[in-house]
Amino acid sequence: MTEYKNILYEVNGAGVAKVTLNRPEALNAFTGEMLLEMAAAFRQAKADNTVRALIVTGAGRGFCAGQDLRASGSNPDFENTLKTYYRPMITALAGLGKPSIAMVNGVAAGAGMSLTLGCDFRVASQNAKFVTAFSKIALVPDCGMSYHLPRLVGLGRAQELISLNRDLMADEAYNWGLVVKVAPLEELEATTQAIATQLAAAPTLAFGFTRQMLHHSFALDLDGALEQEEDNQAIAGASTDFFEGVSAFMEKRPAIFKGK
Ligand code: LHQ
Repeated sequence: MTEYKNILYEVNGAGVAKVTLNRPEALNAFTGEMLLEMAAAFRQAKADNTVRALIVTGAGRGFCAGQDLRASGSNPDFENTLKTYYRPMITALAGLGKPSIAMVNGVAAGAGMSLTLGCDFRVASQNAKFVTAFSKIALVPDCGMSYHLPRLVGLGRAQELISLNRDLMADEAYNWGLVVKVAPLEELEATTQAIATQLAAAPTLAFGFTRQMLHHSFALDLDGALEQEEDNQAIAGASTDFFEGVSAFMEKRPAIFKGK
């Protein structure tokens, strides 16, 4: 296990890295040091070829309460805070090139909710809830929420959640498609690990390109999307995993993908 001060980082034998926010006494609220450690952990997972999927979760009863309001001070420079501490975490997660899952074990509020949205998938415990939190303290959404939330749930629902700041419980989040699975708290880890293990055995290279393509698609017209498909299919079609996938199909056996 790599040593960080505010988070735990471990990799299991199935190629799944797990990053645990580890300030349970403050509902894992973010400090600058913690955010820089998160960015470093995401870069570490990207650089490690044995890692093919990543789980992010929180220690204790919550996932993350967002910015540590006690550490913010009375005259904070939020622009600098966001640029220096939050942006590196979110861009490192977006550039991971491997599937990421937020294992939401309790409340995810403010930038803590934003972090779950920056992951590719969310798996939640039955008691988990999402709270945008920003409007309650007269702030605008940050840490990528203004980008990810309308893309994931649509403009109307994003506007409602951000403006009214109501709790979005796990079951409703599932019905909205924001969460892929809801499990009893005691089964959350096993449920999430099963999905992560499946993703870690998938063709990682194609996954990375697919993620990028889907995100870019919102800014493209049809011609642009077709061009993006052609460019990336040329790369995917030259990968070791493509040849393995076709061979496995012909030989009527399960494919063993190497992620390249
Ligand atoms: C906390 C926090 C917290 C410190 C609970 N800080 N202690 C980044 C920087 C630049 C610009 C601004 O934006 C950002 C990003 C952001 O994330 S801004 C949004 C910041 N987060 C919030 O406003 C959420 C504040 N917290 C809450 O609304 C509630 O605590 C939630 C809904 C998270 C949980 O409610 P409960 O389950 O009822 O727990 P609680 O309220 O009793 O909290 C438990 C403890 O955790 C409590 O401490 P205490 O000593 O009384 O037991 C809270 O004070 C502490 N805590 N959030 N963000």
